[in-house]
Amino acid sequence: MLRPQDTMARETKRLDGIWDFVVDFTGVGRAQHWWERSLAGAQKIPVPCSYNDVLVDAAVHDHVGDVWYQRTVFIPRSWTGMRTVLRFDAATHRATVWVDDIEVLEHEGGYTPFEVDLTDIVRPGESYRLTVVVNNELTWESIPPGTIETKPNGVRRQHYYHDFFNYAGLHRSVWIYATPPSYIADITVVTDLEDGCGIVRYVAVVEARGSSEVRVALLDATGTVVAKTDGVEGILRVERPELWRPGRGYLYQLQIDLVGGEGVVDRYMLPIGIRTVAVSGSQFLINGEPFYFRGFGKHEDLNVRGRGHDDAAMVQDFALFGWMGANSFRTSHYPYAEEVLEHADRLGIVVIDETAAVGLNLGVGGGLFLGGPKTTFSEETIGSTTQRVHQRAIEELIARDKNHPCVAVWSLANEPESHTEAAGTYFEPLFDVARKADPTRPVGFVNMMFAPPDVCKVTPLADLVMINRYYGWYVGPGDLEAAEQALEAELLGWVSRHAKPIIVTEYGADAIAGLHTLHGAVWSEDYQAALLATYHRVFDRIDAVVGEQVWNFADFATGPSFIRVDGNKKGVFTRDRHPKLAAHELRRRWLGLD
Ligand code: BDP
Repeated sequence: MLRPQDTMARETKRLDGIWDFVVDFTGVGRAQHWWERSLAGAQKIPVPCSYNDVLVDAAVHDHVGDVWYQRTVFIPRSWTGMRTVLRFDAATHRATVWVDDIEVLEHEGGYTPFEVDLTDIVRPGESYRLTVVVNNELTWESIPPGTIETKPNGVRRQHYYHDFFNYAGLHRSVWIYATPPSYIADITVVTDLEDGCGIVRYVAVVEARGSSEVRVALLDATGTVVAKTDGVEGILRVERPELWRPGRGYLYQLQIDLVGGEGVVDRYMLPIGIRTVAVSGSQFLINGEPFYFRGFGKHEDLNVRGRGHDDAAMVQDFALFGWMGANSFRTSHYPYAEEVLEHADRLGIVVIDETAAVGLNLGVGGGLFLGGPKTTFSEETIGSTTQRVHQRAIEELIARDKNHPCVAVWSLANEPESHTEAAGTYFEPLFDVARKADPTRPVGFVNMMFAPPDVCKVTPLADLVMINRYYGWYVGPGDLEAAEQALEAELLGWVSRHAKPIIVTEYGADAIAGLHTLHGAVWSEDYQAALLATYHRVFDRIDAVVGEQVWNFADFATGPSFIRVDGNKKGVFTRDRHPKLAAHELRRRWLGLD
């Protein structure tokens, strides 16, 4: 799905800002057709933003169910004769949308965009009431899953099997945009290298009325045309290309023009990077050269905004990556805002792009402490309906992110149950779905400690091994000597059982900022730094380890739990981005300052 953009033939308007907002505490809004009039008793809410923290109201913070957003939208008179589209970059976790009294759009899944052509519904020069109901419920039929408990007093509480707060709302921009009636609907680009020559294969999907043709030009960063061709699909060759490399995100612009009798009808400018990614034996190759992932698992998590996208915070996070010498991150545990991938493209930061399939594992935290069912994969829990939703989530992620050079790996899930036959049966078709949608990038999932190398039923389906390990924290807290031995033994097990590259996608320890103790006790900054150093000694002894991504970049909000103190403190930065000791130590390692 193409991102809205302004070109000589297109125009965008973001509908961000202050909207009207009502929490539907009693769940009556749909039955009472709240979209048919101005929302009664509305408060004001910012978009994009999670609604949970901004209104300073515990009932809003913990609400389970529907919330309603509304605003007026003007369709510019100048859009006469154009095609008008309404687009949401994300609504967490599902939404239904009305324009005046007409339902125009519905979407399941909290982190991918959805849009609708409004041309037959709206008239340029007029204004309309735009109403959105957003629902945050997690069930066995959602990705991620969850359960809802109704208390004797009627209050509903959401439980889930993942370790981050269930922020909700309109987390990303809302747009209306105009394209010509004949327009470029989609573009897919795959790049390759042949004897030093850059190969850009493209396919454009065009919705054209009447006869038209497609003209394609590739522009370098100075705007100079370096290759040209015609047709909805084709190949461009670039002699001596400037490659997209880790740390140097050189971008070309693929200019696709739809040309009719009257000249250029539509134009789309797609930033692309010429690069290859591949797995070969136990190496991960970018442009044919071994690549080592240094970086983090992150979250979209900020004070006040929750999971709402914020350009300033994003640019600072990437600047901190530069300061640390980090070259990669994983979009743990859901697809991030497209702005984030665009910035990673520019800076040459390598991304493991993950779906929102987290917590498909009733043996962990939630399952242990919540009671309830214990069988992860069954028709009563995570079954065929969940699998269909998961499949759609994979397809939507790849449709959105397929053209980003920064994306090097698809991650289908974080820490699902993977030691059972049922897990293999659940995941096998999903790997096929991902490979069909994108045959060019390695596909994997993130394994957790219940499924060691000789037991895991899903790793054989994957192109690489990605594991999260917590020796010295959840296993043997305080004993780094045992941690070092156990980690090394397990990694060598992965090496001997699976001839694949290994990325350790999570390792770390909680640390309270400012806590230092004489002997480096657990929860101190000293222990966090020492644990990371222990892991690094092991990684450096094993060639098949091709990546280290610390958990986590920054402290983040979680649901209530007796193992969390004001959230998860495994950040090497605090939530407001002050460095802990570990950040300085990692920086020394990653920049080679020792
Ligand atoms: C891992 C999860 C991650 C958690 C982390 C932790 O993948 O989401 O936040 O553990 O416990 O199992 O800190």
